[in-house]
Amino acid sequence: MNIKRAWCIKNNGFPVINDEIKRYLAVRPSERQLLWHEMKYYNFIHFGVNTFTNREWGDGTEDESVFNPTELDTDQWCRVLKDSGSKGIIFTAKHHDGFCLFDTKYTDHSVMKSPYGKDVVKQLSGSCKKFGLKLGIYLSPWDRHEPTYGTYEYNDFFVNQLTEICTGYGEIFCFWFDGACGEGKNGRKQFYDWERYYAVIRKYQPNAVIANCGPDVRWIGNEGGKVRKSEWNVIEWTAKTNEKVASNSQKDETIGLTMFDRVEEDLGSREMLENADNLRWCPAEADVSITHGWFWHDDEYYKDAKNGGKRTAEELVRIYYNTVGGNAAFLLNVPPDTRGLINDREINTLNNFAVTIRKTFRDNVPFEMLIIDKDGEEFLPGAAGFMLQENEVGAKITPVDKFRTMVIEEDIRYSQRVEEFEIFADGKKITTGTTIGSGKIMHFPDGIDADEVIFVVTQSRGNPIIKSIKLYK
Ligand code: FUL
Repeated sequence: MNIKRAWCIKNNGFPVINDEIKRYLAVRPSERQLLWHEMKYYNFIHFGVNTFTNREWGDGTEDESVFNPTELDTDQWCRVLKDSGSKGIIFTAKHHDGFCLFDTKYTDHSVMKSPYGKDVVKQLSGSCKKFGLKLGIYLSPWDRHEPTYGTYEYNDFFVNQLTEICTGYGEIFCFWFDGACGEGKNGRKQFYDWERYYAVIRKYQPNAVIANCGPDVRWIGNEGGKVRKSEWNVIEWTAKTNEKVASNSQKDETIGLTMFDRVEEDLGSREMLENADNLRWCPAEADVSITHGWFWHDDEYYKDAKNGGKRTAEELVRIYYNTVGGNAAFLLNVPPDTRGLINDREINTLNNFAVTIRKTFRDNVPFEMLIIDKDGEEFLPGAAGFMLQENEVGAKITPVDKFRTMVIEEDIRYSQRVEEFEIFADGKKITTGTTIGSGKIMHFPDGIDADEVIFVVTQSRGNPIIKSIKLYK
């Protein structure tokens, strides 16, 4: 095959390397981010007073006695979610209502004063260990109960609670700081001392990423599982980013989740980075709920909502391919019901979702691979992954069987490089794409039955470095 367009031929007219490109490529993931990148799919659990008051946002006046799950079983949560392919759980230790699901010294407004009377975070941390899941914590900065909210002392209160969480529950993989921020009981708005919060986490939990209102993982910009066409990990990040998250976040109690849509925004193109000083590795995470609310509600609550307020297994599968296969992580919320158990309604959806995902990636199609250069010369690649050298355009693959799914990953330890690629089967172009990053999933529903599949990188920042290419039946 005669290849005319490749990163090492014209690179679409863009420089392959210069000082500016070197500046982008110097931005690389931290150890904690690399650990997080491996997770790809994990869950949110929203559970608290709202589960019992049938609300999405509590106002902080709820009596502790309303929290009364009769069959709470964190092992069941872990079993169900692990079966769905999950790698971890981020739990609402405190939502905006200020009710704490852990044993805290700093307020009485907690599970310890409820009829349930036990530390739910402690139980969940034990179950997570038992089932091999990682534990993450959602601790809402906005607190509608705490009297100090709106004063500088609230920062002390928040830091004290963070320290309790950081030191009492084993290893935490993620702290998730929500962007919703309103006025407190006293009508005052809070100044959040983010830098102080981050320092506590770095000190006690150095492996934890700080997500959303934090520097390690960014909100994708919507709650519908949509990624950008070109999702970049190297972007400009400043303290102002938190304000932006806040201004784009949910503004009031609502069950509609797809209203925000920031995916059109370009964050990481050359044009965007050119004038940016604070470049940071900040990958995307898509948070989506299995129902149209974050907390559990019965069918009656959803009677007027689209599709009865529920996502179908097919929708979840589509979101999985779109996010995990679009250089983002998939954070799926599955809220337990008033018994304290994940309801059969959600279990059925999860099971069907997991069956499809497992089936898609079950049967590997083996192939031989050679690196090809622009003159048609062929070379054996290195043992694991490959870096294209001067004149090398991509890889030639000879699959032993028909395949329906192709997955390509960049070796993101060396930053994110590929800006555009093309794939040919027996000389015919079958697809094109832009960014790859931590992973690109491509489907060919009718299957590709070809003797020769060629992957060409047509535009790149520096030499492309590919971690793996995989084919599945
Ligand atoms: C939002 C919150 O207001 C919702 O209640 C939920 O916790 C979601 C994940 O973040 O901003």
